[in-house]
Amino acid sequence: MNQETTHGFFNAADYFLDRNIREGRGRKVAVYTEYRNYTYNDIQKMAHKSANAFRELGVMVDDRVIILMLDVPQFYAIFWGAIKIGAVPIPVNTMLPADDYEYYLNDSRARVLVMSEQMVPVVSEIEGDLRYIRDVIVLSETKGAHIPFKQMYRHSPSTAKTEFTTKDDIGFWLYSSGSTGSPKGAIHSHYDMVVATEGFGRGVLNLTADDILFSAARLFFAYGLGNSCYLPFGVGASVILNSEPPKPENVLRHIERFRPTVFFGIPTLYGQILGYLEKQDKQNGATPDPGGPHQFSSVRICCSAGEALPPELYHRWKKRFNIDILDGIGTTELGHIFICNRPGQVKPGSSGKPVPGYELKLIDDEGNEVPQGEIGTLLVKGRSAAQQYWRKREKTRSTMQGEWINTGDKYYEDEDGSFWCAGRADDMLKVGGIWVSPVDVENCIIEHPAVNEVAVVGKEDDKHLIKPKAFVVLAEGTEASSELEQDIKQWVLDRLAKYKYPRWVEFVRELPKSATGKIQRFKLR
Ligand code: 3UK
Repeated sequence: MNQETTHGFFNAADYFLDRNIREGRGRKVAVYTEYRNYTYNDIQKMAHKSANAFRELGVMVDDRVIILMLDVPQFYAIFWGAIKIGAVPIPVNTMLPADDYEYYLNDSRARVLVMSEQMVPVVSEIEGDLRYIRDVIVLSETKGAHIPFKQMYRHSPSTAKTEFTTKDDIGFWLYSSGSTGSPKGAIHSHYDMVVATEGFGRGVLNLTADDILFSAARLFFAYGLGNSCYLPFGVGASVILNSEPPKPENVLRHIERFRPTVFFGIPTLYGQILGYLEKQDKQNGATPDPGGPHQFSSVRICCSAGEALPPELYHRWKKRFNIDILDGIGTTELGHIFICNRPGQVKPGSSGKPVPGYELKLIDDEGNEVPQGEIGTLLVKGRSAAQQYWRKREKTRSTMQGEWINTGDKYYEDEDGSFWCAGRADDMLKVGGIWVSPVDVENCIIEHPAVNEVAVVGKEDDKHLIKPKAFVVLAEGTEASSELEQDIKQWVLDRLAKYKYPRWVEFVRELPKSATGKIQRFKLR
């Protein structure tokens, strides 16, 4: 057994946060927001106060802390503060309905919930059903049943002892959803963040302490957590935080004000930004000049992930700004991006080449590697991979095969070693970079009184991006109408996370089924 891994001290909060101060960056700005800037000293002080406050509450090594927070600087205090004492932060999507939170909180058996004030109404709906949460901390000044963040702070000392942890200690979890079953908690180690920072951050993006990073993907996503948390902290750079939903207007406002050098987006947003600027041009009768001054002139690299970037978007962006968008694929299980295009060598439409630190394998249904050019299932090997899924033995065994992680993605490799995405092995859709399970949406629509049968598939919108479409067989005696179509959309909007609603509803007489009666979604696609 490797002595260093088992016994050597390694704590990610020490490495990613405290090391910056030891190396003399204490007075450097770590975080820019529209309200104020935070130096590394400021963030360290906040994190140490949270660490002490957690200890005060009786939070122990390996205890879970669920984070339901907007992208605000206090996120770092909670995330690094928990890790510092060996506790395990679990950032969760803040856009979900109450039932989902009941699942996350009970499944993880988190002891503490830390949330932004905006989350209080939705969480109150389920508070009675939370079996394991003992303390709820709310980021607000108003007093109530919860411990307000400010109060927890005031009494805590601003230096904290670091728990003795090792590289393989559990550092954080992120939940990942699949086509069937409940979301799975992917358990990551402290050191996984170092592997991603070295391989992707330094190896692909050449990040240095001079960079200013800005991510439109929020901190609770694996992509955003890397972009806005451990990548900038890992190289001693600065990060811009935007607590509002990433719409073109406020994203551009932040870019123009803080002048980032690296920008992280998802395909939908690149399309929205272009659309927004093109509309402005039309109103002003202006023609863009890529040689002239523009909003993205400080940016040396743009990244895209979450779903494939359509080549058309890449070209429109390149034409307007003369900046490459590097498309790269990452997963929650691998932590961050493991295949990516390289600056100056982009192959539009491809995911690029393996990131340093990762090995790839494309296999057929028998588990044999496919010849170059043929489509196979993508397996990835790399030291940032999650150890296992929490309490999901079968899913762990089928996804985490020894050193290899099965991504469930279909890929092929071309003659110069670039990898091309060819769809999924299951029916899962990526909508705006976030998983949508067709089964989830179908289960909601089927409850509608007018619906007899339903199947949901992905359909490309006018920007070549995938959105859910529902095929509906109506109940006996119900007439198809545009009002009913609207009503079904609203039905889903009222019950599930917004991005899941079907953008189209098509009424059909019957659905294609296999001999065993299983709906054949691939035929509808
Ligand atoms: C799909 C892509 C084509 C693919 C993520 C960057 O998206 C991330 O993680 P998730 O666990 O989803 C993983 C799945 O999403 N996918 C992601 N990126 C691409 N497909 N081209 C892409 N560029 O199906 C993959 O299996 O939500 C993205 C960094 C960290 C991440 N976790």
